[in-house]
Amino acid sequence: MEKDPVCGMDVDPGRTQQKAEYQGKTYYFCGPGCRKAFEADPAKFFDPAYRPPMETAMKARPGYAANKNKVLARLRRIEGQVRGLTKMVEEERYCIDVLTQVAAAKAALESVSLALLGDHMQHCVADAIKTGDGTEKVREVSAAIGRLVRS
Ligand SMILES: [Cu+2]
Repeated sequence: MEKDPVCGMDVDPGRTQQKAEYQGKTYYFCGPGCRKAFEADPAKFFDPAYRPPMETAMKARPGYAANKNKVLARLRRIEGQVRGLTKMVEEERYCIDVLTQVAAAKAALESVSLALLGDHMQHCVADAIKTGDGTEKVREVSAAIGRLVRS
């Protein structure tokens, strides 16, 4: 058995196809996520301060990872809306017009929350259920939905 230098798991070199050379030695990995993390910056995993994560490097990616650019685009649009609000107040615009814009920015943020929740359920929660530790994840997401509904 070899140790995956990224997550610390025991790996059978005869069974894994995930391996990489580093400084003349071959290292084996539990999966492509750990191998890619290793190849991106091998030195980090030999730092005496390095501790393997509880989850593998692949699982540690957030559920929205595949939609990151879309989420960022929406957040930047909201930043623009909030800057617009600042300007409205500076210009002493009519109260109700400012409130209407506040409501629009709030709705846009809520829609980001819904998108994040959807990705989280599809990836993080679904994966946790598959690996048998869904209970805590479902409890966590229920609490997050509660906070969203009450905000
Ligand atoms: Cu998630």
